[in-house]
Amino acid sequence: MMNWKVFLFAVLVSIPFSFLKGQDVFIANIQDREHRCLDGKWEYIIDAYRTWGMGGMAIYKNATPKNKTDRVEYSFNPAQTLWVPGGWNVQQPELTYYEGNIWYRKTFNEENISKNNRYFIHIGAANYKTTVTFNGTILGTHEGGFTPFSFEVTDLIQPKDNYVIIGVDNSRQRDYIPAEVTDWFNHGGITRSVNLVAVPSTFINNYFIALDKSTLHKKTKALSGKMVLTGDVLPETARIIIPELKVNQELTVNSSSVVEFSIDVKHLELWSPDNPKLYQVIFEAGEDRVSDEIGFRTMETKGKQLLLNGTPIFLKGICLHDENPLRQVRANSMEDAKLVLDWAEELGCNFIRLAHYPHQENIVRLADQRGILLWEELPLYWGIQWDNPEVLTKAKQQYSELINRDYNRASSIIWSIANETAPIPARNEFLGALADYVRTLDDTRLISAACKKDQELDGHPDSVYTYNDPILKKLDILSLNEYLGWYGGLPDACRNKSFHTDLDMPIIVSEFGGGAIQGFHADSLTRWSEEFQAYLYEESLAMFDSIDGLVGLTPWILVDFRSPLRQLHGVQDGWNRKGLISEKGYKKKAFFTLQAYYKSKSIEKDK
Ligand code: GCB
Repeated sequence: MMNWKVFLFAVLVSIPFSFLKGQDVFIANIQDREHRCLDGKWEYIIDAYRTWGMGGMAIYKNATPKNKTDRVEYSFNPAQTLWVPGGWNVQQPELTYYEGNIWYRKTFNEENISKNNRYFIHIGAANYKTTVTFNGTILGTHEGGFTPFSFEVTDLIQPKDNYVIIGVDNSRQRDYIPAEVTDWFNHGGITRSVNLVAVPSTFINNYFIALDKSTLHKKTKALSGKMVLTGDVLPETARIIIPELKVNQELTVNSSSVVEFSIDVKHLELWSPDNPKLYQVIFEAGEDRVSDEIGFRTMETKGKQLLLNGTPIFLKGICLHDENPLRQVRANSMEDAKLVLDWAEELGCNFIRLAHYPHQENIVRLADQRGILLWEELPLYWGIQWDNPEVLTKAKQQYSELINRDYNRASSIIWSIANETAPIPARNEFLGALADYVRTLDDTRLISAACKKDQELDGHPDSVYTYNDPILKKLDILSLNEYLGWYGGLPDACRNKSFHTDLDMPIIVSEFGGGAIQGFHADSLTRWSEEFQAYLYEESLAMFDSIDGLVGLTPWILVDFRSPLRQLHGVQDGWNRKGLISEKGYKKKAFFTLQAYYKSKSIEKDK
């Protein structure tokens, strides 16, 4: 039993926990850096009451009893193991619904440490609050379950017996993003890869390059952006090389670590779904060199139109969660990304809504290669504390990490800043500030939010849904979630509804749909049958097709996904059944209904 002295000690030692610094520096494009992958089996210790990790026993010190009288009430040697990357819930039956803290440990040798290098522990994502320690030193904490971060270990790394101990806490809290309730599974733990990254003492931590919109219609176009350097001694010059465009340009660094540039290019092939052209772009500064594959395009709106490279486009989309249903895990590999993109392509999609949080980087890179457009978002979802300024700071931090990661991905065209949030003043202010912030970081994408219709008693006839959410003034696209026919009414209710807004902007239907058990067949009015879902799709598609300014759809959702909210025995059993494909990979009837609709859209376009 813990006595009060031990308890007090635990509390005191854990006080600095909340004041620990955040990540050291954002490092982009790990795959192209010198890195050592630390994925695989990690030992773990459960710290359910959050007492032993930092205070009390100080698990991060990695102690082992030296004498037979020593009392060390934890052990990584031996300990059970968890696979990284991966959520813990699906790895041990007793962890299925565990929400709390777990300490992970990995040991490794690094014989070839170079004095000229700096070393970082880079974590692709860990859900939700993460404390990183290395060789017994606490490096800091990171909040947010879906974006990458890194901590420097240059002064701590040794040739032998390094240990990185990481505490991850997936408990749900009111002032977190997401907050306490979501309609998806709370996969806890280190869900994406961990790497030890080596970079020169001054290095390019990130780079941002995009086609300058104002040159879209010119013969000579401009690629502009910046390189961001980290290090005490800056080089005098840096360089950008794009071999295929015959670009090899020296840039003057001056005294700033941000090196801006604008480069004229001739014969640039634009990136688009029909021609997902990527160029090798090499950035050099001092000893450092990073190479990436980057596409160039513009994305704008004109009245009710959506223009990709100046040409109107219709987004044939689908929503997706970041899970591999067949492995029943959080997605974390190129194979996982291929599985779902293959299905989306078979459906006829040129667009995917990556709901409701940043997905793994692999899928964004694969979408770049395949020419699939993406909508990305943060989990600013139900129950957010809009009036808490700290939550706004967290939202900005998560957005800046996501933009740092994906700015250079041509496929990613929309930042969505919220999903189904009621337009109260505190929320309007919060999201307005966030929209302004996102625009300052990135003007190469459009901003939207999945909105709800106005209250029905707003003076319009019953058959019209109206949209006048004040946040729309800050957005480029009106996106709406509408479940008529599933939550309220039967599918034929869609015949009497139309949509109206006074705003001159493009519209995306960002969600609609209904549940079905794959393999259950009945008449089209029987809930949970494949026939009901297909009928709902037919009626919904006809209704949405009549929207003036409709530029795309992302029905809810490609695949059934895990959700603790969905417990109807024999039907849901922990799965949201609105997928067009079951968790076993079998297609439902509605998959083919949507496929036929998208085919007809392509034929319309070719006429
Ligand atoms: C929604 C939410 C989504 C849910 C979906 C549903 O409006 O945005 O996260 O999963 O409805 O299935 O009810």
